[in-house]
Amino acid sequence: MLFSLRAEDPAVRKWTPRRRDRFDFKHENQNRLLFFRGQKVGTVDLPRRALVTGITGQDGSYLAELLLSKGYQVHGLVRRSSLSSQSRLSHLCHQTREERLKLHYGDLADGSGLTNLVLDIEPDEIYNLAAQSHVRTSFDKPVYTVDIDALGVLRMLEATRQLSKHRPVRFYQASSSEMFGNSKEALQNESTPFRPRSPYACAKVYGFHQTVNYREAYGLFACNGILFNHESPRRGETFVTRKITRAVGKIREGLQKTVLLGNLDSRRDWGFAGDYVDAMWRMLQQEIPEDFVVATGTTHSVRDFLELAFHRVGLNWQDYVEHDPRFLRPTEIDVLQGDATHARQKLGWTPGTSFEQLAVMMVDADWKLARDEKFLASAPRFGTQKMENDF
Ligand code: NDP
Ligand code: GDR
Repeated sequence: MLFSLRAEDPAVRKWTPRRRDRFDFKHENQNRLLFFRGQKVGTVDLPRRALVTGITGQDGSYLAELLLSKGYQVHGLVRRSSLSSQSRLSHLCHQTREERLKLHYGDLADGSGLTNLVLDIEPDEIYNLAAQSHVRTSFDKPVYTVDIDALGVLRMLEATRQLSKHRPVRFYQASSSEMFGNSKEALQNESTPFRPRSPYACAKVYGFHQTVNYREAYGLFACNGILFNHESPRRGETFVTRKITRAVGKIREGLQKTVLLGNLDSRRDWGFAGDYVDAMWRMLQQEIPEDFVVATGTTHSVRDFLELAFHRVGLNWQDYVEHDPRFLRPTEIDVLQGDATHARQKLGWTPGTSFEQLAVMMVDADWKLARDEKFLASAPRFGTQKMENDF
């Protein structure tokens, strides 16, 4: 690992560290003190270390970029799978020196593995983004969703608490606007009551309360970001905005004829993921840990998004969209709209991308992707089988 040594003892100034020299670190506030043979010999200027669970996901990839740009050493938790899940990170893996970005196998289902990893890495900041994040899927996989999205948070909090006995550490929990459910309040903020309407939302409510509980019970620096929907060209392809922009690109290029959708009337507060990871980071830089709503403050329907997305490529959405009841949910949230006043006032955070800019950004990226796919379609390749329960 690269680090610079600020030696306080003149003898140490002449000392050139060798690989076999044994030295120990102790932490005092945010400083790392260097001890050699029991004597305090200096302060080590190591880069700050962050551990990001869910680093292979949409938010994880943007957060990793942000933290690397701020000089952090970034450690990411990656689920073991037979094929690589690093497509959203591949540009970073190429650009970043190996000691700045380190990936570790791990799973939110494996508590002892998480604790060992956290104690081993000794991160200054932990961002818990990993989750089964699809609301519709949570109705079909409720127990698994609760295991990862609720108990997984508890496992991460326990691991963090173990580390906090030895050194300071800060924890971010990816909480969700889904927790508000069909709220009676037109705008939802930090004091709006939760009324969850899916297994996913129930699990997130549990994770939220445990995070608050660890803050209050153990004095852990732990924050919930209550983030409203945020999208990007890296959004998973079964979330509605990306499903639409992928279809727009393919329809425009003649690779697809129609798109099947569920409820077009639901309204969401949609922002850009790249803006939202900045709010996560800002939360962990505060003096006092708190929870924050992160949102644009505007709300639009799925229909509005269709209008903008198809218009961008000169098509009328009504000619291409078909209704499919498989994409409806047993319980739906009709409208969400966040009030991020607290984040604006305390964190100095404001969204930088409008709904219109977001739709254009996503359509342009997916139109290009469709053109590339069309070009490659002439080359021989192997297909994949569609999942029966992919919503
Ligand atoms: P994604 O679905 O894109 O990413 C989820 C990440 O979690 C992936 O890296 C995935 O790994 C990982 N993961 C899933 N299960 C496990 C597990 N058992 N162990 C370890 N890792 C696992 O989600 P987003 O990036 O969009 O969201 C990030 C977080 O923010 C999630 O917790 C989500 O619930 C929450 N959230 C998201 C919002 C949004 O609008 N995007 C809004 C509010 C909250 P793999 O690549 O292997 O699948
Ligand atoms: P959401 O996002 O459930 O809000 O959760 P999603 O994009 O899945 O749905 C948004 C709205 O669109 C409607 N819809 C469809 N949704 C999907 N996925 N597929 C369809 O075909 C379709 N047709 C209509 C839905 O009914 C819904 O009303 C996202 C996730 O990122 C969560 O992890 C996060 O916590 C919340 O946002 C905030």
